[in-house]
Amino acid sequence: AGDGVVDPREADKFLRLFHGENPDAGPFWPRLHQVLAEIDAWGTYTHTPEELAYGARVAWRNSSRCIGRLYWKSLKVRDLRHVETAQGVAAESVAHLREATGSGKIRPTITVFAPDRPGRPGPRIWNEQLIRYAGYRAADGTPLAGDARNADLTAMARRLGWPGGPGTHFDVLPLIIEAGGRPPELATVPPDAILEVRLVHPAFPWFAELGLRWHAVPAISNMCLEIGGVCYPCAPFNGWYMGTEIGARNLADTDRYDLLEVVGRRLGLDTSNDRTLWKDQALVELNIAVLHSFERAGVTITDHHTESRRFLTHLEREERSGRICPADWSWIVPPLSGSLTPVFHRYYDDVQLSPAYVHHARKSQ
Ligand code: HEM
Ligand code: NRG
Repeated sequence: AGDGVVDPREADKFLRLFHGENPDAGPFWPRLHQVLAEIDAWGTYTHTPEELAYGARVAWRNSSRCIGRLYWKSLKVRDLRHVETAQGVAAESVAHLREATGSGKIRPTITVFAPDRPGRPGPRIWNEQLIRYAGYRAADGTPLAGDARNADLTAMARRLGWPGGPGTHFDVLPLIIEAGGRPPELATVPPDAILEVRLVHPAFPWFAELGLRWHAVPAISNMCLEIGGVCYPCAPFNGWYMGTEIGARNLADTDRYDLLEVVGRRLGLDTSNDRTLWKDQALVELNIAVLHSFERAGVTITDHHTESRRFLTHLEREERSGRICPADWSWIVPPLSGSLTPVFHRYYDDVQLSPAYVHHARKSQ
């Protein structure tokens, strides 16, 4: 519930799952009674650190849109539930980035900040990810520079006092953090906490001249972690990229960086007719550049062939454990060469399980 009041049936369901899958966690009944008493008294309850870590991992396991779930058990959980101010969230989000990035060997990590409690909502980060590039547009709305996807957020940051970046295509936005019922605050992410990869192509020296780059770590920061009826609205998490996310979507979508035409022309392709498949050819070269550049920089990244195979391994493992593995075909199948990957050639159950990561309705703006 959005008001921070926990439905005792959801707490009950989660505790059964937790104790069912963790027989060494101690006795179920006393814990259930304690939690129900807490809910009776306060409208909510407090997870043990073990329940929290397990809940965050199972929420990943339940993410039907995620192809990367094979390693769900190894998610590193940073328990920062005592942090609820904007400045505290900013500092620990930066610390998260540093820990998760390391020197390029990326560690799947989540930082859990204060939950929603009755009459006391937890903090929220308005940015969709901890690292996002600004999108600048003209007064009439025409895109000028950067990532058009983040144009609204960029405008919001400006209204809150951000002077704007240098105006490149890759200016990192400040975090916009709302906490304690106060107006949202801005927080700069220090450049040395942001690892980026310059994009080059293994065969085409001119590719480097395009001046393209992308950040190493995708850290989603606007989804709510929901465990046993408790909502943690601020719980940024990251894994590593699959190359197609950058090469086939972020840099290629017409409402993002829209780079196929530029790449196609530099490749010398006939871009006058769709039937030459120049877009398809340019798309492949762009994706080759992404995978090659990350690998060369020593930054963890996966390709869609490997990740598709791993996902089916995960799915089989889950089924052998007697669980269903919910999956959403339209998100699981990669946006490039779908039918070359084994995940394309079958269907999946898609059910909404809990714990979960959920998109919540934005309450302000
Ligand atoms: C979505 C890959 C780790 C939770 C996705 C998508 C990909 C992906 C390709 C689809 C994204 C899109 O089309 O925009 C991976 C890889 C990981 C990883 C390669 C490497 C370890 C994680 C982790 C979590 C997670 C650690 C949470 C703890 C999710 C969720 C979505 C998602 C909730 C759906 C996002 C939405 O609805 O917008 N993942 N992922 N993933 N992943 Fe993962
Ligand atoms: N497509 C988005 C990121 C979505 C989540 N992808 C992951 N998640 N790999 C983009 O920035 O391109 N993760 O936690 O690793």
